[in-house]
Amino acid sequence: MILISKFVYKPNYKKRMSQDLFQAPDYYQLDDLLTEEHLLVRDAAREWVKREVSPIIEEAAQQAKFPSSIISGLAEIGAFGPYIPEEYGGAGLDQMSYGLIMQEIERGDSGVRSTASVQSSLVMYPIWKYGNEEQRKKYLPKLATGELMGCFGLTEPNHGSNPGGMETKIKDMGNHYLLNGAKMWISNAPFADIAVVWAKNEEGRIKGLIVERGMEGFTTPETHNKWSLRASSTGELIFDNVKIPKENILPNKDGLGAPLGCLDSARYGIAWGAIGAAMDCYDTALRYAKERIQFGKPIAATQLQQKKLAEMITEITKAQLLTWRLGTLKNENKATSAQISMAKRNNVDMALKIAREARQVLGAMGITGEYSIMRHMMNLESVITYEGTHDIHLLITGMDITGISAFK
Ligand code: TGC
Ligand code: FAD
Repeated sequence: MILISKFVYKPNYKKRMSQDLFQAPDYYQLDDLLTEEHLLVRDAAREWVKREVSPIIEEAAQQAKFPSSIISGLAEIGAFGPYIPEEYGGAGLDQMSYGLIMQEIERGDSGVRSTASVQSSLVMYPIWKYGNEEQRKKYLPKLATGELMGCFGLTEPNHGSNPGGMETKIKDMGNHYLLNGAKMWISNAPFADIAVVWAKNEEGRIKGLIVERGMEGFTTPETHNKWSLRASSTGELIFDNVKIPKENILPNKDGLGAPLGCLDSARYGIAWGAIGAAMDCYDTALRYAKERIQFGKPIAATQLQQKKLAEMITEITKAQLLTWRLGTLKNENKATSAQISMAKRNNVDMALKIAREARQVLGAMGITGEYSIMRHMMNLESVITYEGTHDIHLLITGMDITGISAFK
């Protein structure tokens, strides 16, 4: 018995769950391309994830509970409105810093990054860009501290990839609008204080409006039984004759281009975030492969496992370079929607493939919650679908290079 147990691989579960041993790969010395401020912002987010997210995230995902205790920490590292000007409570950072924060948060969990993406790019961004000064002052500072949490309602039961067909409607009643319809698959909906909602007016023009929890006829039932993004709360937005004060309409942009403009910002953050998830899977697989002995030697000494690990770091490095360049274009206000689509599509696909390969490197241990890989893999199944599916982003590239829309 003693002899057997000496040779049995005994994972130290407690040690693994409490210790986050992550070491970020930087194969092409990309840190040299970042400024001191980028590195400071990135390292602060990295440390916070190690300290506050890693110890609790597995349990939250297992229990399918959004860990609301992390909201104040997300605000402190500047994850709510990284690029929103400081006068509105944002962190006033550049687009590279925004991306690096998303990378580090998704290294911890895609669901936590979802919460930050929605708050920043889908709630704060439209209020900042399309709202008036009163709306900016009323909502942005509280959204930046997490005192108010928001969600973004575009997708409907009958209109996912094709949001232009939406059925949710507003009717002008003179001194207010009447809102009717339903949105589904909405991140943060079950606990959000406000929702930025997209609805058609009587002329069929898409308008953005701010719906507040507590308005009569507005409910947010939670969506259960997800196998993916379990630490993120998802729900529906139901509007049954909700009275919307006229001052809650976003006045400065309408049409489908308004919500799609928000998606550009969120998709850019996801392109960075996916690299974080991939880095965590690679780092875990590399460490495990060096420690795990089979046939008298570490599995990292076998050609097959080296091939997997070598291909992973190659793909991560290519994605890092693509995304760094996208960040510089974003900072210069030159990044196109199609370039953002390409990066979102490439990086999420890359991360999902790496998660699947890394899971296999860990053998049976890879299916347990003692390691983050399976959670990342399941999360990425949502990330490859939301903010435009893998197919839709390919067709956006197709449209950009041919000048012909495959959607019409
Ligand atoms: P189309 O005729 O091509 O365009 C309509 C108008 O929009 C403009 N436009 C954009 N503007 C800004 N940014 C973009 N990315 C834009 N793409 C298009 C366009 O110029 C036009 O403007 P105008 O002035 O000429 O009217 O529209 P279409 O109906 O053919 O659809 C195009 C398509 C399929 C690419 C678009 O509908 C699309 O991207 N569909 C995917 C839907 C999607 O991504 N939904 C995401 C929902 S939110 C979400 O998933 C949040 S998850 C958050 C989390 O938890 O992290
Ligand atoms: P569909 O549009 O029905 O697509 C089904 C399949 O058909 C896909 O494979 C798609 O690629 C393919 N397809 C569709 N059209 C074409 C075409 N023209 N050519 C070729 N193939 C096509 N939405 C929000 O508004 N706010 C949120 O906060 C939000 N959070 C989400 C959180 C989670 C966890 C998930 C899973 C989704 C979330 N979404 C949110 C919704 C998400 O954006 C949609 O699921 C996504 O846009 C796809 O829509 P759909 O699921 O209706 O798929």
